[in-house]
Amino acid sequence: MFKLYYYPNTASLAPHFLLHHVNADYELLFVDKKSNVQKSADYLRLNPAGRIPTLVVNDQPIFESPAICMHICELHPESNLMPPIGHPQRPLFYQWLAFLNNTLQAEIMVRYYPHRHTNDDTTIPNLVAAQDDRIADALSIINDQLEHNEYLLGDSLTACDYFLFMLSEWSLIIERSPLTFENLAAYLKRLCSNPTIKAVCDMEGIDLTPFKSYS
Ligand SMILES: N[C@@H](CCC(=O)N[C@@H](CS)C(=O)NCC(=O)O)C(=O)O
Repeated sequence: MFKLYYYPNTASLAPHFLLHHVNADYELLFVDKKSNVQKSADYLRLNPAGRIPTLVVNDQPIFESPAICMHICELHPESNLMPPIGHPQRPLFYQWLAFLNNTLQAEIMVRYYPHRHTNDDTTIPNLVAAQDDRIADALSIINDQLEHNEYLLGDSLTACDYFLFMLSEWSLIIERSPLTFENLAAYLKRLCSNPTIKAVCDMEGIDLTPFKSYS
């Protein structure tokens, strides 16, 4: 039994996709981000970073969304959501998951929490504008990768695609959004037919209409 501490449409979304995809026995525990419950003493005992998500497996809490994703993949090798050790695509899986988390997600986080990155509020609009460019630069690299690939790693869906879908949803607010990149927009539209994406987005109240409207 997995317990996922989550809040809709946050970094818990990728692990939620994976738990659903592998048909895991899991429980969702709502962390009220609006009331800052992620900073409560009880939650900090599970996750000293005070961030969402946390996954508890066999009484062991794990934090950091990509680590949680890899752990779920390893516990469910039959799902083929991560290439096996020794497979030539295994390092590419690490590469793309790290790029998504350490580059794209890191830039998006500054965009969403700019006040944490300056001690002068008048600089916030500039910071946001700079971040929008940095996010678009990362999206452009992904768009190139998708030119001849159905999924991020090639022919097969992996956990990286679920992670990318999550970050794409968060990036819709920027002017050069994922939907302005041809290959990425077409890929996201295809992913909207994925039964896990449909079911989990429905559960979390995430509107898929913007992705579907790309033509
Ligand atoms: N690197 C972490 C980031 C997690 C994170 O920043 N989560 C956000 C929601 S998307 C959060 O908990 N924000 C509340 C806060 O920072 O207080 C991960 O990937 O799990």
